[in-house]
Amino acid sequence: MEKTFFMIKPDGVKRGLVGDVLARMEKRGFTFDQLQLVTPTKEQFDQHYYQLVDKPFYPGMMDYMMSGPILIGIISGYEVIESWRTMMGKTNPKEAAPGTIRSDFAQAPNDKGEMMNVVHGSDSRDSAKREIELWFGKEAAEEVK
Ligand code: IDP
Ligand code: MG
Repeated sequence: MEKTFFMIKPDGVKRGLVGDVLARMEKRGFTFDQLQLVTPTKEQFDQHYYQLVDKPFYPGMMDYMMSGPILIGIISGYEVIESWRTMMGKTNPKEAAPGTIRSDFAQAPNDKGEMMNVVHGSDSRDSAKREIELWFGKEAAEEVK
């Protein structure tokens, strides 16, 4: 069984979308290995999003990510990394296909370019392992093939 790391971002928690998002995962047949509500530090996000820290949108994105608690978790399932990414939809909710979480629950970026897109999912096996270690520790990451 493959494993991946996911988040329900602050907009998703604040707007009461946790139940809807988790229900979609359950109906898809994913198994929850870990589930936790957390209020991360900026340093944790800097590590998580290390590839983006130099982007011009990063400060605004941190205001968004630090605006409230997030739900983090590990799910397992057959080809779960790709399946979960498909269920999330494209990064920009404006471009996300109907039926995906980002299309069904989020809006296009505003005129300041701020984008709130409800969910995160690791984009590869290497990312899944790295992100699981970052948020849930070495032991949890060792279970990732
Ligand atoms: P992903 O979340 O679909 O994997 P990434 O390119 O890895 O997309 O970007 C991570 C996150 O950074 C996005 O989900 C979004 O919150 C934020 N982000 C990416 N590009 C932009 C942008 O152009 N403007 C504002 N926020 C962005
Ligand atoms: Mg990404």
